[in-house]
Amino acid sequence: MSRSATVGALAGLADRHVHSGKVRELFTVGDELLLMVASDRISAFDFILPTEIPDKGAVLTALSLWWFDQLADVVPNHVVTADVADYPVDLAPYAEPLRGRSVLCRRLDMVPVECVARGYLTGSGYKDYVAGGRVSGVALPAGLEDGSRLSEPIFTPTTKAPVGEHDQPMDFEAVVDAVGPELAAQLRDVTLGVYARAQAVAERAGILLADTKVELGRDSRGTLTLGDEVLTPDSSRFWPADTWQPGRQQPSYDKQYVRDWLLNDSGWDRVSAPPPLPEHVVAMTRQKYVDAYERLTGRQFSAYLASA
Ligand code: Q0N
Repeated sequence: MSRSATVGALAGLADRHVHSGKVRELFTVGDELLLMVASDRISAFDFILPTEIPDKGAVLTALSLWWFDQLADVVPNHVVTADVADYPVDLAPYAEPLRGRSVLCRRLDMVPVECVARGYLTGSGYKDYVAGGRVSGVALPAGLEDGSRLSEPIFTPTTKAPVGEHDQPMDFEAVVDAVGPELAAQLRDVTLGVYARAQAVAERAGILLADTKVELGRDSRGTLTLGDEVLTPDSSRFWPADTWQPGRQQPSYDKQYVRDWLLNDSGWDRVSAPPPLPEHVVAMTRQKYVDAYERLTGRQFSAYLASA
């Protein structure tokens, strides 16, 4: 049911479907372009939930487009247009299902490394630190806790695992072996540059950016270019700054209601398919996505929808 709401309306594009992520779909548009479509699907505890969050795909698309603009002087991006009126005519039958939640992109030659920057230690980074004092080969001082701020942000690349599998940490030498020393250094510098800019912007809005994952590729001229979506809650951890407190798992800005309900109220066993979300959890979660967009950008989400 979750997948069909997006793909159903776009069934006529099925033969051009190239990739299904957990929550996004990619379609080919001629030889040089791709269409990325963000669904309203939501995942928690590594499951796609059976209930969609209305407008989630549009909010995350709006947020990613805004960040691409904020980052334009740090790294170029793959966006061609997100205005459905400017899409190729063969996409015109799908204008309504695509409006607000799709982006026409340049096709890049993607780098086979997930580029992650962390300014705070949590999640798999914290797990790897507890197990061996390092994250992706970067040695960290003793005594850090879940949620600790790092003295400086670190580059913690991983392999790109297929959907359903987990990415594995790579140390910098493994990145050098995969892509060569020049590109490896460029990936590290761009990823840390994106993190530094975004953390500064988010902090002014009272939001901490714990970590972020970017996908980079080379365009037809060989220029390293930002792909996928950037700095959304699906690719990054945003924490409310006012409740940050190392030594525990930080509440998630967007998914905390979903997680709390699933673990405390739903009776779910964490093994079988998760249950549908009740109306109040859907409404609260939708509002958190809209709040994040509005706090970070200073813009009204309704204005984005009206202009899309
Ligand atoms: C691409 N992925 C993995 C959507 C994206 N501009 C591009 N050119 C060539 N390939 C890709 C892009 C982009 N973006 C990226 N696969 C192909 C990232 N996915 C994950 C889920 O949905």
